[in-house]
Amino acid sequence: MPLTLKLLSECKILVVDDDEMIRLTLETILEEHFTVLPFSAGNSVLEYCKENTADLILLDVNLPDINGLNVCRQIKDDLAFENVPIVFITSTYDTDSQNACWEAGATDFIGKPITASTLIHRTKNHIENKLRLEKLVELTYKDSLTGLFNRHYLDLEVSNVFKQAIRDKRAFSLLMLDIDHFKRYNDHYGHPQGDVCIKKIAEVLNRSVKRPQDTVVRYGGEEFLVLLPYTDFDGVKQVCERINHELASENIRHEESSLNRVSVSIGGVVYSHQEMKQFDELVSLADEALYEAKNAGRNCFKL
Ligand code: GH3
Ligand code: MG
Ligand code: MG
Ligand code: MG
Repeated sequence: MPLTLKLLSECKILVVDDDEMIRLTLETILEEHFTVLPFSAGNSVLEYCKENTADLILLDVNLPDINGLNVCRQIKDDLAFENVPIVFITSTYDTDSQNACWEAGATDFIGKPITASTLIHRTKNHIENKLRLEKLVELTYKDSLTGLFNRHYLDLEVSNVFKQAIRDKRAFSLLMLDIDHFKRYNDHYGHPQGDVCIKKIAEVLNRSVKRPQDTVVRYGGEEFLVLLPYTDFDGVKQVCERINHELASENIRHEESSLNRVSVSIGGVVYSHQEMKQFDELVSLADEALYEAKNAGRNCFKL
């Protein structure tokens, strides 16, 4: 069965080269088929990748600030870029240079001088493979009502994300959310409208997390987990405040709640790498914090 994939013209390629002529040549060849964003230095592309994703990165090895190999390593360290192909554009072909590219995490390299048709075909092949992989992940790991990640994803994949954070000696935070008085909501508005409400909450959660590696999971019927790798206490607090703010502006009517609108309670836990814990323990701690938030009167967060 063929998979319906995103249009290639909507796929974003980051072109990183300090040589303006090469950059313009690459842009001119590629922009007929894809969306192209040019960068002239390593730092600027690293900065961009902190807040954004891409479908492919074309990278020069010799850059004025950070070496391209180093840029590649840093990008590949980020889980959000695990499946993003990085293709080096290089004029040095000796064995050591080639090995250095592979070791840095390169998907491929294209030699200078560049042949337009090879550039387009290689790029297209890599992007299509990436899109197919993403589609299969989506079909396996996403909840059909909300489009959020499902429990299956949590069980199979999340421990890897968690272990990666431990290896990197970085913080890892987790939020557990539960809709307030949702039984009453279903009783008053009916189960189908309850489903609509769950979808709206999912949209609010997606809007409230900003980083590509943040993940929202539909954990149970009206319960959600938000995984925030590399996020410390202040970051978690900001996310909780954003969720409450976004949900308040969404203003979903709930006549059976004293607020007159739908709210959520949030329990959060900030893991710092010193204390080795299993992911399940983190979930239990978030669950306890959620219980506290419910007892504190709902529509609040406890960390
Ligand atoms: P509390 O504020 O203490 O959380 O009260 P509550 O009524 O929300 O209690 P609880 O969290 O236990 O409620 C879960 C309810 O959510 C029960 C069930 O009817 C409803 N629910 C669970 N999954 C779904 C779903 O997929 N669709 C709809 N419409 N309702 C669901
Ligand atoms: Mg260069
Ligand atoms: Mg519940
Ligand atoms: Mg509830």
